[in-house]
This record gives sequence, structure tokens and C-alpha cells, in this order.
Amino acid sequence: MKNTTNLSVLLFSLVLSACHSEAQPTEKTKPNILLMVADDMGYADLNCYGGLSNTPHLNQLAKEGIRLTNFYAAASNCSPSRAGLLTGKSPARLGMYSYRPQGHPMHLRTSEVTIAEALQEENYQTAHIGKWHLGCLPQDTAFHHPQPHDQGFSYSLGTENNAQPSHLNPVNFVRNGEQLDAQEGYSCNILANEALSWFEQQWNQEDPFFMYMAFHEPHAKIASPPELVEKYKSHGERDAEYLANIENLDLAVGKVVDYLRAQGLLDNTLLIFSSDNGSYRQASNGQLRAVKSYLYEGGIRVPGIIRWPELIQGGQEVHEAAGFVDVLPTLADLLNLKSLDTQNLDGTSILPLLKGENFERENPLYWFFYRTSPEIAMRIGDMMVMGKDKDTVARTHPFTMADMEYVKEVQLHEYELYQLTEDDAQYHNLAGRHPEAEVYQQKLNNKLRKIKEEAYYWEKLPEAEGNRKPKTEWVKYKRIEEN
Ligand SMILES: [Ca+2]
Repeated sequence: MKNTTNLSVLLFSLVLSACHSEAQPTEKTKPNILLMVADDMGYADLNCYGGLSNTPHLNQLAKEGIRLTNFYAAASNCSPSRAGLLTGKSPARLGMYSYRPQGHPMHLRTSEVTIAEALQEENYQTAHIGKWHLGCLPQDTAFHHPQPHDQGFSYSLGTENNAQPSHLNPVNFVRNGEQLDAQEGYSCNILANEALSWFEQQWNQEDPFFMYMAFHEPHAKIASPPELVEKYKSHGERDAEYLANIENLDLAVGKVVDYLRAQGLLDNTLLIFSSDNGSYRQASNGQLRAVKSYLYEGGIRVPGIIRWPELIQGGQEVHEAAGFVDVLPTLADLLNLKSLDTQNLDGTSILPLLKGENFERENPLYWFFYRTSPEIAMRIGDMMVMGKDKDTVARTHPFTMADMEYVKEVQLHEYELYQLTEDDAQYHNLAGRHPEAEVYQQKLNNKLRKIKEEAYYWEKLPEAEGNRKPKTEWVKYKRIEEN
């Protein structure tokens, strides 16, 4: 009897506290938004996706939120994927065809509307912390590209591309346009510390925040704390360094999340964690086919964790396809952003999916990359249809004038079709066998026609000089059982 009374009191106080947390001013109902992106983390790197690294903080976030099993980056390498994430548009439409090497004119143009710009309209205070890779920072004087500040971020600490010389003691950090001295420590931890100091010193605490944290880990060249590497030494030196790198990143995520939790801010923060493309290590992509740069699943399918207990019931696994280009349409839906032309975006709001409601995608997700084969992929329901040009022209790593012309004239000569729920390792090409194969191929050709029409045309690009390789030679991969 006594136990029952205690339980009633407990329940009553729980109800009271639940009522209390809901009775907040209207402005506070806009959630804070924390968008965290790893660099080159594979689908199967995190422990909660079957990885060998110890990742308790991200495991916990997945447990308290949604773990997406069919979540896709916007592209198979850095710059286009980040551009797609921030704009909700397919990278080819943005003119982001590949990663941006230093001194290259390609960049995210100011005419595009980023998540940060859309949220600034809603009085969000915005910060970018980490890798940028959408244009040159002021230290690269060859161009005057739009800076994070011009793309909606009122604060920025980061690098143009990778942390140099590695994740340890990076020398190329820039804060709000000013080059910094060498930083001490590991990049992910420097970023976490910067996030905390931003919350303490920059954030006005009145307006909701949008923070975009773009970690440098585990992109090469990696560096991991020796005490963590030691834990994995039975895997061999090289893998130990890598596995420790993932754990170190998890610790940095944990530092930010623990801070928000301690401040009572976490539960009103919509937190998204993912990676900008698949891993360069086959083992990091699990059984998914291929690696970074390819449009096979290993190149584009990434971890996807979304947590916001005020809307999302925790502990769910979601198997529907979703991805980077859906983030902005989802936020627009959630916040009722009227100024944004969501019809012109390639993504779809996944808000119904997050709420556990019926979800239908308006436009299939698709990917295009001129430098690997297949060059195009489109996911329609559970099917992935892919097209190959059989292009044998040797191409350089940076995007050139010749590649620009190629984007405008690429044609498909061969197809692949996979049923992903049965064959996510993409062993069984159904192109010649599936009764609707031709319908899928037709849809793919229609999409390619549209890509070619809408692809942003850069007038001035470098000519193809230096190292050239045919598409199949750039990145080789083995099936996991062949390793
Ligand atoms: Ca990357």
C-alpha cells in the first residue's frame, strides 16, 4: 500500500513537471538546432551501427532519438555534400561537382539560401564551427568567395578544408576571417571547446541558436590520442589509430551534449548527427558496396541520428530513405518558413517521419558524380537505379573545363538496378531481369536530362593538367569478403 502511494506521488510530480516544461513562452518553442557532421565517417563506424569503436555518447543519442538506417549524404565527397546539406538542393544545380581543391574557382554562390540564412530570418543566432570547404577563406587571396558570414553564419571558427598538418595541433584555423596561431590539441576537441565558449560568451541566450559543427575527423590525415590508440592495439597500428579517432570524435560530441544537458538546453535542441560521405575504408562501410567517391551505397549511405524529445519518440529505428537535402525542407516545415521557396528544393520534409506519421517522398533522392562510374543514381522506394556512361576519358582530380563540358553532354549506356531492402550490398543487378527495369531506366534518363539542363555552368575553370586517370582507376575498392 505504501509503495502504491509513493508511486502515485511520483506520477503526480512527473505530470506536474511535464506540464511545467511545456508552459514556456512562444519564442522558446522554436528549438535550438545543432547540426553535427563528421568528415568521411562510414555507415558502420559508430558502435550503434555495428562499428568496433567505443562510441557511448552517440549510441546514447541514437537511443534517445531516431537511428536512421537509410540516411544519405548529398554527394559522395566533401564540398558538394556540404553544399547540398546547407541548401536542400542537389549539388549539380549548385555547381558543386566535386570537392574543392585550394585555388579552385568553384564555390557555394551567395544567391543560394542556406539553412543559416533561413534561420537568421527567424531570429536564430548562428555559428559555424569546423570544416567549411564551400569556397576559399580570406587567407587564400586568389578569389573573393562568400565567407561563412555571407552565408548566414554570424560566427565562424574553422578551416577552408582539412585540419593541417593533421587533427593534432592544427595550424590552419581561422576565426571570423582572422588566421589563428597553431592550436593545441586534437581538432574535434578544439571544436568542442569553441562550441562551449560560444554558448558561454557569444550566445545571447534569448534567441534560439543554430550551430553547424563540421568535425574534421576521421578524414585523413588522422591523429588520435595515444591513450585511446592503446585500447585498440590488438587491431594493428593503422586500424587502432582509426578506431581511436572515432572514439575521440564521440568524446568531443559528448562534451558538447553533456554541456547542453547540464544547462537544461538539450531537450529543446533538435540535434542531427551524420557524415558528409562514406568512408575511404571498406571496413568502415560495413557490407555496403564501395567507398567514398562512388555512388554505390558505401559512398553515400551514412549514419543518421536525430534527437529532439519534444517531438521525437526515442528508441526508434527508421528505415525509410532520407538524407541531407531533406534537412532544410524539414526545418522549413517545422518552423513554417514562409520566405523559403521549398518547391525549388530537391529534398522533402521528413517531419511526418520524425513524428511517426505516414511519410511520402515528393521527389526521389538522386546523386550525380562525373568522376566515378556509375555517374548517376536515383533511389525510388526501395530500388536504386544507376546509370553508366562507359566514359573512358582520363580525368584529373580537380574539376576542369573539360569536365564542365562533359556534365552537359553525358549519356547513359548501361544500367544497374538493386532492391536495397534485400540486397543493400548491391550484389544482384536486376537491370536485365526486373519487370519494371525499363520504367526505372526511363526515370533515370529523365532525371539526367534535367541535371544537364540545370547544372550550373562555370565559365572559367582550370584546364585538365597533371595527373589523369580513367574513372575506374581513381579509387579501387574490394568487396568486404575479398579483403
Ligand atoms: Ca568528406
